[in-house]
Amino acid sequence: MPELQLDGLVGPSHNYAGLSLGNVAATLNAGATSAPRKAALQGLSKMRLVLSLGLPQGLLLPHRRPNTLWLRGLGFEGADAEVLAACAADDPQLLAAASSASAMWTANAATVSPAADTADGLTHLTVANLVSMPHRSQEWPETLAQLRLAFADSRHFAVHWPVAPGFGDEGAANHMRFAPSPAAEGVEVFVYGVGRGGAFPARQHPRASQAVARAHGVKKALFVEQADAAIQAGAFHNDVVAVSNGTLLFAHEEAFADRGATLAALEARVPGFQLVEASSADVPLADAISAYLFNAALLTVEDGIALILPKEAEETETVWRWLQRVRQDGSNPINHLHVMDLRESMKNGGGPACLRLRVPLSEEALAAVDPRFLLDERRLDRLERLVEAHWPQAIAPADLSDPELQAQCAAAHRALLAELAIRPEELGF
Ligand code: SUG
Repeated sequence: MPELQLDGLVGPSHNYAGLSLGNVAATLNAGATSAPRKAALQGLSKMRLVLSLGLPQGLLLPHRRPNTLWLRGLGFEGADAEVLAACAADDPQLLAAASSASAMWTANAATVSPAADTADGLTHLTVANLVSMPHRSQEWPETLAQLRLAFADSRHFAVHWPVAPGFGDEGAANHMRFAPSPAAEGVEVFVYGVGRGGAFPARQHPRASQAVARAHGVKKALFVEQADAAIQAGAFHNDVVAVSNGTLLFAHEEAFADRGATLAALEARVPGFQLVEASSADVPLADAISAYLFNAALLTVEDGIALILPKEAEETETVWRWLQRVRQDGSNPINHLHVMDLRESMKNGGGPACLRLRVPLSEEALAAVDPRFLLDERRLDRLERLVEAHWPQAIAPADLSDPELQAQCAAAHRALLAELAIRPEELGF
């Protein structure tokens, strides 16, 4: 049973506006000049690597930005050009939010429960509402439209509306699954945060986690609180400090509010549970977070587990030393480390695992996915050429109000839809 990786193609308006409170990398890089073309090419290289490892790889599309529809809901009127000019004059930070390419982090697109885990035997996907951050709260309508198109076959899939907006839901970034094989019934772990008065917000509400588990009919669900100390250190999503694959938990010892109870529950409920955990003595939490060690994309390959890591992991001494030990230690299945330059995404706080949504599927269900969302080498070649031709090379904060840049982003988006043979009406445009 293959696990489809759906990566977000980085959009042409990718920029650094420091919009996410609690996301240390994004805050540190606020105001820097971005390189959208390079960012998209870095993402495509990662997709190519996953394909070469023998896994099915697909993509979700960047959303239309700047989002004039959203700005209309904020009181701007007139033709698109007037809306954008008025917003640039009144509230440049709001224009930056309307221009964010944050849909690239598809680990926040939805939560996925594979067919083996659900009461009705369908693969369930709930689109994340992302209400904690205004610039991300505009993503769900386009995400819903894309997922409804990609997973239209109701014999296999159920795509749900987002959780009601009172309760923040950030999707698969706060969800882990433990199962001996993708086809076997799994234990789904929903990790939530609770605000305890710190400077940084908890973005996943426990009620949102419960709502998703309920809507999906998850047979074996476990709800675990993230450590507030980890949130306050910059782990705004659980997948910055913990990730699972198969029966393995790969995590930092400071990830969960109650480490002992969490591990005991996993031991009790996951047959063959395995733990690869970094102690704070070996890898200080701050190093784990700045290097995005636990945001590695863990992939099952023929002879074990491969990790796709960002370059920052190789460059952080404590992290790299610990990883060598993990790889050499024969008692765990991790035996391949692939290091990739994903700096453009990393500078906004998005690592390898943030860039992909995992969808474990039977061969039959995979064949039912709309093929326009799936990749092969040839389509990757064509997408690279498209990005080279249409994506801007650089965006400085002041450029966001430039009508020429806005027109270039719109043209790039149209060219992408044409390349994938997706008609705008199919996405409700
Ligand atoms: O929501 N960054 C994203 C990064 C998301 C990473 N995803 C996972 N951990 N799964 C966020 O904080 C920054 C955009 C800006 O500031 O312009 C941003 O939205």
